[in-house]
Amino acid sequence: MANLIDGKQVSAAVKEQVRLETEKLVQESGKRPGLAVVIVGNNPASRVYVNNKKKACETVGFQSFEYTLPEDTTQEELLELVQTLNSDSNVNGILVQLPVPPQIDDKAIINAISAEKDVDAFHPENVGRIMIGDYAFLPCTPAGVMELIDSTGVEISGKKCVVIGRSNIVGKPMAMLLLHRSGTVTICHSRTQDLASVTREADILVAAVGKANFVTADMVKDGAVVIDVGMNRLENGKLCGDVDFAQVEPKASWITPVPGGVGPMTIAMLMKNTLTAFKQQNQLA
Ligand code: L34
Repeated sequence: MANLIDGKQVSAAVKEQVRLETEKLVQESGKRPGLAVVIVGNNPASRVYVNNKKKACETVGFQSFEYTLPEDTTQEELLELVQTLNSDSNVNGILVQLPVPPQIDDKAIINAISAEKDVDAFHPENVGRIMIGDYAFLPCTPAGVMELIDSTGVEISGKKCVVIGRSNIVGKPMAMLLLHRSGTVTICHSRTQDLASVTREADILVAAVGKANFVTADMVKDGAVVIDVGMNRLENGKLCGDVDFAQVEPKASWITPVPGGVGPMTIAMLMKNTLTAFKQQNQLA
């Protein structure tokens, strides 16, 4: 029987720290951190995530600015909004919720966000900084996973860590963060041969594939720490991770649920990054 890693509890603790520090800094500076969240179109999943971000801003005492743009917004229109937010001193963090509709090139948008306000840490400057270990922000989902692993008390240094998935948003930075903590890291992907033989070696297994119930019991080592980054919606509307929880849970030493695992952590780390951006922009660090 695995121990459950409670993402709601760990995220609440992170947000409480952010709230306390925010309260103090608002008193000292008379200014309040602000996060702008932009959503283009009406993807229902994105809507839920953005609403959760807005709620978190209220919880920690940030101002939140929400921009809902129509599905047919042009790239020029979105770039114009980003420029406006870049030069607004009340906005410390800017996040354009992904995915954006196909007429918009997400790379162009990410490049346009001022690196100092890029609380997702998706801008090439911030990605480069992560690579060399000289960063202000960590990407929210991988940073949240690190907090969840740390909450178990399991040591990362020297352990075999396997990441399934190589996206720029999760898989690649995840591997880098585990490497910074001296994990021995393997990245697997759709072309990996004999995937199960690789994942079975993992002391720490992070699944970021985007396929419901992809990780089965035969792919998991006894006693592994299993982190499920997946956020898949089944036809019946139910939310489901990348890990077949019922099968894998008995083998793992620690495991995250979906929902209530990595998702809430992504949002808590976004609050942390926004506070960092606020401090840097106001010389409060
Ligand atoms: N720019 N785009 C940008 N930044 C991000 O950090 C994201 N991401 C991913 C999608 N696009 C993005 C998110 O915000 C995924 N993501 C995200 C955030 C929160 C939750 C899930 C994904 C979340 O709150 N999950 C809840 C369940 C929500 C539900 O019921 O649907 C959970 O408990 O897992």
